[in-house]
Amino acid sequence: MSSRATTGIPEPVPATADPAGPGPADGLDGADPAPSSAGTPADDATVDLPDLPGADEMVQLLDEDGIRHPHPFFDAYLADVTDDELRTFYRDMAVTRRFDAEATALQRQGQLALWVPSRGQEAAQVGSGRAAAPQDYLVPTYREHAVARTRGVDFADVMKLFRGTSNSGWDPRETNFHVYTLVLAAQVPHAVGYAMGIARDGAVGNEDPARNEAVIGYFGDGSSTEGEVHEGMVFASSFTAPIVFFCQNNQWAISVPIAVQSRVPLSRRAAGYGFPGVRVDGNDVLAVHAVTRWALERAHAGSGPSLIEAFTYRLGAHTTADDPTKYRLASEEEEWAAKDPLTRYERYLRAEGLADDAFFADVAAEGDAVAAHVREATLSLSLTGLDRAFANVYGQPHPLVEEERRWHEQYEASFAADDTGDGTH
Ligand SMILES: Cc1ncc(C[n+]2csc(CCOP(=O)(O)OP(=O)(O)O)c2C)c(N)n1
Ligand SMILES: [Mg+2]
Repeated sequence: MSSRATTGIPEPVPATADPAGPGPADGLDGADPAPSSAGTPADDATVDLPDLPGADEMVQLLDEDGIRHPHPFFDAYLADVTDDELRTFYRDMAVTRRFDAEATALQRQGQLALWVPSRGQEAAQVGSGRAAAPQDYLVPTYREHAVARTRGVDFADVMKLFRGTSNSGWDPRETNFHVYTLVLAAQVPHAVGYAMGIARDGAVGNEDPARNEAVIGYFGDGSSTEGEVHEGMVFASSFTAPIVFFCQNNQWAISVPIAVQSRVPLSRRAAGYGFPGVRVDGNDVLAVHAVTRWALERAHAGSGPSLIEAFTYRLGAHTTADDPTKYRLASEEEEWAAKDPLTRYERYLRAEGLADDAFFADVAAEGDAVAAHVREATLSLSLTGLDRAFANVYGQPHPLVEEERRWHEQYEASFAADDTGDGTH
């Protein structure tokens, strides 16, 4: 059963799957993949959409108690995941949470301008980040700290942005992890453009998987209503771009609830653009991993974009400048604390005999060591050298940037008499 993109929202379909299991770039119904025409506009304005596993079904492999439930389609995408990799998922989530707590403390102690916590969203981030190949390019928002870890970014480098000493902190070319973007959704057209570019360079549909590349473009539920996401999805669909749109629906855009952003599950919006959308339990690292691998497989094969809506919850404040008690109920937070992605995954690992007390103690020790490293590195970051903010705006010298730099120098000089020497005034 296929839905035509032009008929609007597809009929909900049951979670049936191709009994033969997924093949390369299969649609969810095992239908032939869309022709590989990445990099060129589609000839036909309409495309056959693969059946979704139920337009409103949320893919979940691990329930809130950590019990593993089989899935007829997505299990195949976990079949080759090793025990070591399963343990790494937990390590990534737990160490990131420890780092997040340290960064929050550093902000409270006046050492960072701002901090953006990721607590509660670790499974969505690790499950997707660990699905990507090294050559894939991941484009984050500002909250994807766990994804940063999966790309090998040193957390100490993440602090440079939040201490205001760098425009980024890491080199995207070394990690294939783009700089953080604070202007909502601005990174989505960039991600799509990058995907169109690599497709034109022949990075899709190759027999050798190491030659195939794709992009994951992250954004939030609130950002999903920005025009850039719409424009990005239209371009990605028209040009069969190898991109996975990864929406972390944490149900809040600061104080604006998801109900105001969309009347339907965000995953359904994909149908309007002519590519598949899947809603997945974003607190279930295994489900997120499987679904992201499926979406990347499509992209690598040249079958184009897809949308993943990872349904999750921001357990803490939006940022350290926010007080969520002003706009949401404690009972809601308690309900979601019980769905914590780490707790359920720890239960699973223990029940499967994959990890014991010694493993969890080792992970906790690594978290403490990372936190100590980040604290030490942060405190050693000098606040001077703000003139570097003008250095990389354009590739070539630009008169307006020069003018602003001169103004900034004069402004700094006006404080000279009171200068304490530590860059603060
Ligand atoms: C273009 C733009 N408009 C407004 C803001 C202010 N702002 C920062 S975060 C945010 C909410 C974003 O919500 P969502 O996209 O759901 O991401 P989340 O923070 O929940 O991860 C807003 C309105 C901004 N940074 N950029
Ligand atoms: Mg949000």
